[in-house]
Amino acid sequence: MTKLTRTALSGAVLAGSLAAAPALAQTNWDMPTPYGDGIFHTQNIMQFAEEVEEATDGSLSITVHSANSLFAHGEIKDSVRRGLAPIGEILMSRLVNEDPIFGVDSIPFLASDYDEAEQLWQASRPAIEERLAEEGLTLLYSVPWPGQSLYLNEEVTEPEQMEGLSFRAYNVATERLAELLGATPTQVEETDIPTAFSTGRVEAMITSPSTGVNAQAWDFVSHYIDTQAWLPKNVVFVNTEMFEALSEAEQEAVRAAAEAAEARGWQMSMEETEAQIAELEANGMSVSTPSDALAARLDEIGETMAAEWLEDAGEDGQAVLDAYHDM
Ligand code: PCA
Repeated sequence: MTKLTRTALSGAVLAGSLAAAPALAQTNWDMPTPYGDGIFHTQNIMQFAEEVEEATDGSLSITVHSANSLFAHGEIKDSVRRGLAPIGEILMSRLVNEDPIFGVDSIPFLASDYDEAEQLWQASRPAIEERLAEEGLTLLYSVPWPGQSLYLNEEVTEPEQMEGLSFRAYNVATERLAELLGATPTQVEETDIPTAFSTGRVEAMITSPSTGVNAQAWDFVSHYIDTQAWLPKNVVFVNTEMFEALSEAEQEAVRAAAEAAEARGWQMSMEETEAQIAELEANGMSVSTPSDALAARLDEIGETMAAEWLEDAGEDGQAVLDAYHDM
């Protein structure tokens, strides 16, 4: 036997024995998300996925499908519930039709800075986890968007100026807010904002500076009014059965990466607020605070929406508000 043949042979034997050994479990998870790669939530998720892969030595990898590319926003929760995707992200308040508790973070001025948003999250998290668990979903983490502010194409000092505007909405609460302002709401997915404005379907909106910058709002509106009225949150969740099918070590790696992603995401969100408002201004938008008349009208609308929410959410809602106010 020549040396070469011997080497080739032992190589073949080695390959054979490896193949015969029990295969190392290798799990690939597809993760649908609604927002684009330019959004800090998505960047945070990418890092979360990397950390999971690193901590599990590659035995669990997560492929992020951003910007509604695998499932549309409205389908992501059900896809994960049915196990079509093991893990996903959505805007929590999109689930408000299933339970009012999911809308607790979208009531204007109930919690409008990061400290309050954090307290509201702590007060509501157990109820939200429980509600998701009923559907076979495990909450991993949640991160807020920066405060929601107005984008308009003229200087608005009187609330009446907003009457009749076609107003972009992204959940039930923004639809209601538009109605209460006398505007006409139209649901538009975040990724469709530039098209909706450029084709004239909408002419005003309320959203974060992050979404404003990502959509290059200066191309279609001139005025940003810094109301920072509430901080809606995204939630990342897994199909519980599929999560529990992972090894203990993998589950722990996912939990640890989720905890890190929650802390990092809140920090990113906070840092975005000022930076992205400055970016709007640098691109030529007029940045101002609301006039007294507009602020008063928005406060009034906040009161109305809080009362409506409580009527829907009943005792469970009241319990969350009590826990929040006790913090
Ligand atoms: N951006 C998302 C949700 C809230 C936000 O700031 C949007 O506009 O759809």
